[in-house]
Amino acid sequence: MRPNSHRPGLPKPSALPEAAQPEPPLWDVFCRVVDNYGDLGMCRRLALHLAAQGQSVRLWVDDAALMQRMASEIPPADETPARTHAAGVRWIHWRAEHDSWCGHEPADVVIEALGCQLPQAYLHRMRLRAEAGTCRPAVWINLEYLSAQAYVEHSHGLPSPQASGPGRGLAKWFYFPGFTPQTGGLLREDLLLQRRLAFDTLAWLQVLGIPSPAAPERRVSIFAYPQAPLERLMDSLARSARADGCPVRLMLTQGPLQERASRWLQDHAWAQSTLRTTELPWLSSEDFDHLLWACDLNMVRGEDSLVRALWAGRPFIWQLYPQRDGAHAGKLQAFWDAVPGADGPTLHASVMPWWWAWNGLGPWPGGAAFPWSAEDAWSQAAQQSCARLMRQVPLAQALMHFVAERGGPG
Ligand code: TRH
Repeated sequence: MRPNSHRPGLPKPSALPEAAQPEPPLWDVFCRVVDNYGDLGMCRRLALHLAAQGQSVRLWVDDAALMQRMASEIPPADETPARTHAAGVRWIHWRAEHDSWCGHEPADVVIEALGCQLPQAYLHRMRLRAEAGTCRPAVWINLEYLSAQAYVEHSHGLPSPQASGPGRGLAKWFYFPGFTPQTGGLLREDLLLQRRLAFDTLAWLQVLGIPSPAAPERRVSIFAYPQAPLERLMDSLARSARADGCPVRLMLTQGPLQERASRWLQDHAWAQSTLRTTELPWLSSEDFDHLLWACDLNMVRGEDSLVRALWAGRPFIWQLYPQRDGAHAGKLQAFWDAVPGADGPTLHASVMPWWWAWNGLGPWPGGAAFPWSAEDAWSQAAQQSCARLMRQVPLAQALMHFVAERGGPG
């Protein structure tokens, strides 16, 4: 909506105080939590990043408990349909009844994240608004999953005209996040690098109650799906630590892997002097970043923590959400080819087999020492990838530009 333009059902602009600022464009971001944390992790970031760019955002989330856990800083929107928003984010509890009744006027930009299917009644109102022609139609975006596969560049920005259903006649646009300028970019907030450079690892570890190690140790964060071969990794890390004399501390994020790690250590007394564990509570998203910045190696899973691991500029191994048809293998290969292979053959020979094995897509390199010998090259490659990707326009800004080009608020 253009600044100060009038919407039916709203107070006329003349009713606003003389010096009132123009209303910022309104965005609706729809997020359905299917599984795990990634859907909300990504939508929350997007909403906050848009708000930081002066936009007004309503974040529709169907899982109130997860919202409380992951995004308690975002206040609820009041349920009145009127729009009285300043820049910032509010959340709306998206419920089944929104399919049949929706009191909220559609926003200027509507984000349907990760194929979540907009509520029918809302879609109906979007169509009525477009047909009435009194103000410009909402720009409707289908925000897709992150992947480095070739189809992303080909499909990014394509229109998807709706031929049937309550949204018939409307256009939806495909928006694909990605790792090249031909894609929609990656979620990155302002000042991220500055925050990371100012981070004090030892002070943060102290807050967690982890004493500064008397002798050097390596820290490895673990955020992984239950299929991860954790015990094999522990065995390899403990053996390598015994061989090179540098103990390892596993920083285990909240979840069932903590118990598995502790059981394995109890059963393998020989490993206890070289392998230690810290069981972490659920971390705020800021502290999740701190964890990644404080570790020498990060084992991450899903797409949102993958991006945070990239921004950490540290060596990492990515576990993909496993798909029954094995589609994750192609996705892993595409990512490896596009991003971490900055150092070419060194990492290819030493590190890549561990990525494949961690994903159950290759044999466990059990006979080999964990590739700490490639640590320097690995770190360098991580820093190079981070620096290169930071030159891309961040997703929220790229999306605003994309929307403006398609007739939305600029
Ligand atoms: O939770 P995930 O496994 O989500 C995944 C992906 O979204 C994937 O696309 C989807 O298909 C699958 O679920 C069903 O991993 P992801 O994407 O890394 O999201 C995790 C988020 O949780 C990330 O924002 C970091 C955050 N997090 C915290 O904030 N604190 C914590 O303590 C932990 C462990 C995670």
